[in-house]
Amino acid sequence: MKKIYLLAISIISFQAINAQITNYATIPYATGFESGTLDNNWYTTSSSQDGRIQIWNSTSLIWSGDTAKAHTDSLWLGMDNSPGGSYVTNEAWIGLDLLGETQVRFTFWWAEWNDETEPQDGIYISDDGGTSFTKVLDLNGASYTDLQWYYFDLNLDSLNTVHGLNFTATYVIKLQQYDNYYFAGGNDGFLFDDINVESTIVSNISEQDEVKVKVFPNPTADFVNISLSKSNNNYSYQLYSIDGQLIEENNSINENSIKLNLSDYNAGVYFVNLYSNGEMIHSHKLFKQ
Ligand SMILES: [Ca+2]
Ligand SMILES: [Ca+2]
Ligand SMILES: [Ca+2]
Repeated sequence: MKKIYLLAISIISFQAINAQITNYATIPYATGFESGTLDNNWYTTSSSQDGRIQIWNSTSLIWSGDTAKAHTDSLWLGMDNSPGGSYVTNEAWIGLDLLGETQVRFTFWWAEWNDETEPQDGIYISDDGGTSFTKVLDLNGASYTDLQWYYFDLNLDSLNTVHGLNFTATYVIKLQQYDNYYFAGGNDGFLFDDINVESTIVSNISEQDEVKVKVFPNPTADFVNISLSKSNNNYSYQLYSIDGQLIEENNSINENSIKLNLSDYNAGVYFVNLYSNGEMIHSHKLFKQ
């Protein structure tokens, strides 16, 4: 009898997992939360009924002389725990149909309000509808200034490669906060705004406009040279560690060569994304010896 009972339980929980996201969005997908509700590409859950994942208005959250403001317009997604006193895990999932896609970027703005650093805080990805997740980015609260918005630009192709994930029809990006108190008065929480998932393939670039990129030497012990076939563009780059942390960036480069100095970084794999006038033109895996 015991075996039959356990089988019944496992079937029920399997069905519950499938019901979590009702629609997987195709890209480009963008939200700044200004509709005031989460659309059906989202699923939210908390380990406790006290965990809150809700859309806030900029004027509604004032405490100790500070006001939590949206990054853009007036609404944003907040995570906290009210009344608090014990730890909860808050999760917001975004369902995406990325089957057949390449060169996909996930960009978002994030701010924290005195939220402590816990290893559970961060961005997670699942390629199986949320059955299993892999952490791809830390949101390390202690390193940031309260209520200041920070921009994140994740190259999902690179993260898939690093973590053995694939673009599937049931791809899930999870925003996760682990904490113990509430925003105003409890002084704890995460804020998200202006979430975008888009392909960076630019089909309207003609052969003549295409920038050819050479990266050398690779592997390297110290310097990497990036040479670009055109010098009249406004270039920028972002350097990521293997776990998806942005570790270096530079904007407004008008030369046709960029020299990266990796000598201070640990040996291992890094990713450099190159942008021309704000559009990503190239992503390259670097090996630091
Ligand atoms: Ca907004
Ligand atoms: Ca936390
Ligand atoms: Ca806390």
